[in-house]
Amino acid sequence: MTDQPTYTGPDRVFSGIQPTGNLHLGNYLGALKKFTDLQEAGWDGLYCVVDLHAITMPQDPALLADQTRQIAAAMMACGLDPDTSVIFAQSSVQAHTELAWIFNCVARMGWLEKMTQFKDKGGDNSERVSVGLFDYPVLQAADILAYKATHVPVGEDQKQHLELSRNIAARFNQQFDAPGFFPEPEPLIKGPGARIMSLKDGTKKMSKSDPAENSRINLIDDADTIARKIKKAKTDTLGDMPVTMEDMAARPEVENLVGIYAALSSQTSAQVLNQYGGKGFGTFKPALADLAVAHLSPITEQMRHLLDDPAEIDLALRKGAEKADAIASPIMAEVRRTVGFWQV
Ligand code: AQP
Repeated sequence: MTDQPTYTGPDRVFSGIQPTGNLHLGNYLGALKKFTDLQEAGWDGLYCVVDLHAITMPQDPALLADQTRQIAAAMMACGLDPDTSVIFAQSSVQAHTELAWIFNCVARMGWLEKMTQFKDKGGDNSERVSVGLFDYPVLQAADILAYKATHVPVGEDQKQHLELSRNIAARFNQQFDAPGFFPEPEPLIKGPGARIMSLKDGTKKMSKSDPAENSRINLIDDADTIARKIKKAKTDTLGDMPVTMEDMAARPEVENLVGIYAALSSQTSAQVLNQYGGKGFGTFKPALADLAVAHLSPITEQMRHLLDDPAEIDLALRKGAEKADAIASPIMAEVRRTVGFWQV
């Protein structure tokens, strides 16, 4: 947005996942796997269960805390170590809501009106959806910038929201004459797992809220369920697997399955086609099912094990909240000073 001085603070990763239902392969490949890769590469990271975002759509209060534990368990089961990375629930750190309010007064209505996720989820009936759903991307900017995070691993669907976070950071710095105060956070999106599509419709993203259970592979699905869902995954009537990337371009469902194979095996889609191009789906689908099961079943098992002891998850979340608060508190003190609020 501007050519302001570059932020010079430390590199820091932030990302969040909503406790809104069963995590699926898209959440895993688009987000969770990237989190653990970044942790392994030595990045400082905060990984948040974004329960404040979850309530932008109706949630059952009797289930929300357990859903939060489940996401924390999934993060840990995928390999995030609560002693190395910060794992916590959004609502337990006050900085998120306070900074969101300040950013509400920085962001412009027109910016939010362009957000396609609100249009998708809100549909045509803006009378019926919450103000929170409209304001969701502003809270997301606050989540990231309360920690001055510089990098945000997310799936492709979050690209537009990240652009808004960058605009809010730049606008705050300019409006309050604080050049370089907030970083303009970089999305980390690349890779074949960035946009996993529904197994029933290759033009629609795999999503927790899709009513068709066979449209997604859940992290808690057992081996038989995974194999059955992949066997039933939609392909097309064009025959065998495509041989070249060009052949595959107009075959979204096949492209999706090949992308999933590529992401799970750390290859490119072209490499997968080198191996399976021209073969029948009767060969490719079982191979994909085996790969998915080999990859996901240790995670599922570890998640179940962790969920047997919710006290341990609660302890990790409590410690994570303390660590997150310790990072955000001095930043929020600077924000209040910069905005001009009275302070003791
Ligand atoms: N299909 C996907 N492919 C790749 N990445 C994805 N993500 C979500 N779906 C895909 C990434 O997962 C992270 C957590 O997402 P979220 O739970 O906060 O919310 P979401 O994007 O709204 O996920 P869903 O499954 O689509 O939930 P519902 O149905 O409730 O809206 C994010 O980094 C997201 O990019």
